[in-house]
Amino acid sequence: MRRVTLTQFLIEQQRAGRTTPELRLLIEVVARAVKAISVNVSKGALAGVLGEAGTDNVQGEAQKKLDVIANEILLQANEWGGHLAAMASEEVEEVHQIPFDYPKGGYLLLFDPLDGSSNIDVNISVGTIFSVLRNPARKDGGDPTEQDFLQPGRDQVAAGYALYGPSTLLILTVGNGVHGFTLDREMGSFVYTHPFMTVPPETQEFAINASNARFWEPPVQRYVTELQAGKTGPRGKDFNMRWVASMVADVHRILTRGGIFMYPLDEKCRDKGGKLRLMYEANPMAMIVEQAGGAATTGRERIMDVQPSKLHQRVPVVLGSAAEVERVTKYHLEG
Ligand code: AHM
Ligand code: MG
Repeated sequence: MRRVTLTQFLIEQQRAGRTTPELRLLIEVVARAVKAISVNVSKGALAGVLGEAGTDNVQGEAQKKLDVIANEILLQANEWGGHLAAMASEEVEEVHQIPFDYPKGGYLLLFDPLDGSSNIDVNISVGTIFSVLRNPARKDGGDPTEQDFLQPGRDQVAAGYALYGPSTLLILTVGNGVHGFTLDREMGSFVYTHPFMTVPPETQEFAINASNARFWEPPVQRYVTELQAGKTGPRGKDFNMRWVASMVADVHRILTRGGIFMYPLDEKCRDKGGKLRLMYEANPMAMIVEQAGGAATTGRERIMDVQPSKLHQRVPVVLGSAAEVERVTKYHLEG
């Protein structure tokens, strides 16, 4: 069987007019950074990378050593190639400008360098999430500002995630379906293993942090209660529950065998607008899930239609199998 690598896949996408050479370079550079992060994640205690970094990020959350390492790897890898106008990271307060001695390109890259960081020290899967936007041409030719990043998710030109699990995977969309690649560690290359991934429409599985149940809004209470009622309840079938606490792992399970993932608005996170970040988590995952035939809303509106008002904005997230997401959204809108 012919093995298709990520490089070959991207060249073919480019020939078909679905990516530009610059976007291809961008994705290849992100993939190279992902390999470096994967090496660090897998060495764990052997490389002394576990535990706290001793610093807080912009969100006021304690950073793990691997959060800091993954962020540095992505920033450094993407600075010099000439494909980016600027970057934004969940771990950095301000827009990260390209150093002046490097050429600049037409894209903006946003990322959550290491998602699910509470799982690092317990050796459970973590991931990297990224989103690509076009840099709106500025009349004054100046450096991109935060304002230039505040584009709704529907304007993303590419999105993806890496999952550092039993194998390292890179899942990618450039707006033509969702495609998955597995890292061949011996060869050092990503091999095309999951063409046109889809979210199965039917599901018997849901993902939510049930310890927050008493803080949920009534539509979420109603939906989850109905699922828990199983065969004898209004849904007429039993549902299973999974919660990895790494969004990447939970979303990947949904892309593999269906399901619904929710981090809804609740009384604990109401002041912040939600738990998950719009630009680094919700938008890229929404693009991937929609491209795979699923749906993604805040409970009230399509995630990719939310007009961002700040870089580190948070939103409620409901995503996965389309019929389930529609039901949750309907309950919110009725409510
Ligand atoms: P992080 O980016 O700081 O790691 O936070 C995001 C993570 C998601 O991966 C996951 O779905 C969620 O936070 C888990 O939150 P909780 O610990 O409240 O269940
Ligand atoms: Mg995260």
